[in-house]
Amino acid sequence: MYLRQLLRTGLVGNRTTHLSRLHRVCRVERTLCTKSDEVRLAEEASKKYGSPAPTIFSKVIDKSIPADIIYEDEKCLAFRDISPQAPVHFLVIPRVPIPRISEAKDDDVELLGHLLVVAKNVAKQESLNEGYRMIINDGKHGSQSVYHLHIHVLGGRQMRWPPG
Ligand code: DGP
Repeated sequence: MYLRQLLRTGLVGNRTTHLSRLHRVCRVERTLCTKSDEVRLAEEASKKYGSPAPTIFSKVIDKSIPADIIYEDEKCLAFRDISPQAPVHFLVIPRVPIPRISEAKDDDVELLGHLLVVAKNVAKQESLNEGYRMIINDGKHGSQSVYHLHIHVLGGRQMRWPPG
């Protein structure tokens, strides 16, 4: 739980103290990540993105609110959107709380690629064999409402173009 709080709050406070406690916590919380993964994630969040305000998706990640999670690994989760806009509508989010795509860094290339690969794999798992749409909303003009980077995957019906 301490680890999850750290990831939510972006390692605010004394980094050395946090990281030494983190090492201890990681011996216990090894569900999906190794100790070095968790340390890296916590450091990334604080160094690269400041201390982003926690969003509702932090609670999905730490499972303090329910969500229909259909995939998870050490880097990301996929879960069904609470307000689906298509017969299949799920979100893929990184565990690291990158607020928005425009704040991703060039060296996030591997993570961003991973999110796309997971999105297409889960689309296949969801039998979206006729195709689907992936969307990333960014900021005000992009109508982003939750400031934790996420890829929308919508399918199961014909999409239209241009989008609204
Ligand atoms: P966006 O507008 O791109 O920021 O989309 C945010 C999406 O997140 C929106 O389609 C609804 C979804 N959402 C918001 N809160 C929750 C939640 O608590 N659970 C789930 N499963 N989805 C949520």
